[in-house]
Amino acid sequence: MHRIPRDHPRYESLMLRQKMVRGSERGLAVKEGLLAHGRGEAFDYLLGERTSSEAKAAARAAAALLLMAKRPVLSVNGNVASLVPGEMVRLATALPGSVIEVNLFHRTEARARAIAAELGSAARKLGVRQLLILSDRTDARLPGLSSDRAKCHRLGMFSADVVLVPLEDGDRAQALKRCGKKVVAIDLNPLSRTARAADVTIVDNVVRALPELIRQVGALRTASPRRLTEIAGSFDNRQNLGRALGRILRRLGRLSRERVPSDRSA
Ligand code: PTJ
Repeated sequence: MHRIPRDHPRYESLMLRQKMVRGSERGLAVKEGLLAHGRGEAFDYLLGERTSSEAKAAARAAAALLLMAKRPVLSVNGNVASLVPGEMVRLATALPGSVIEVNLFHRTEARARAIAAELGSAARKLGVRQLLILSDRTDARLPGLSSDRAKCHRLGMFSADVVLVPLEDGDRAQALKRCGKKVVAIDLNPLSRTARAADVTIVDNVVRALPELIRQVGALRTASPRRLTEIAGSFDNRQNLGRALGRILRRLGRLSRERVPSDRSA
């Protein structure tokens, strides 16, 4: 691995790239995942590479939905396993009755097992013993999906009432909605089909969104069911996505008026 100097102005972004490259070399992420990461980087760049107030509001509504769920399922793909395996485990332990399920677009059973092993090793490092991770040997299909993303588990996505889908293509989010499930998405692209199909979309980098979501779950852990219903019910995803787009527009407007546009992320 190439050493990135700590004082490099793009240190964090470059380190994330290295995580993705390592994830791909270790057979967790596919090459297409590297391209998807690049698209995410571009949106993150436009958003200013920080967690916005819209992302925080969405994370709060997402926490409320996940805490109210009877069968919450956290979906993991190759990019998520490369970037945030530990955070995924921490979120699962914070949500009673939750299950982690490996769900892949470019599915191979070997990669599903490798991702489960990565999550298992993150769980051991965190001292987590009781965690259900579903990966290979799927036993159900999500109706209305022709891709391999349809392959799922009866004990997981198939019977879930709320599903967290960080960073994915839009077809499954739409299929999950058609099955009557609530969908929470994490996606830097506020225009994506996933972002638009979900009930709650956190427009933020998954590396910042998950810690924020874990924090909000902790903060709402003792809230009454009535309070949780209020929080989830008062959230308007379309409006929040509009605000995220507005944030990008305002930022670009500001930069375009500067004589020599200077952006800290450039
Ligand atoms: O591991 P697999 O086989 O399931 O494949 C995973 C990928 C990511 C290749 C697959 O789901 C895919 O092709 O996704 P898309 O259609 O490229 O969508 C990925 C979305 O995630 C895009 O809207 C990106 O902007 C967004 N994104 C990329 N990186 C991040 C991100 N969102 C949040 N955090 C990121 N780090």
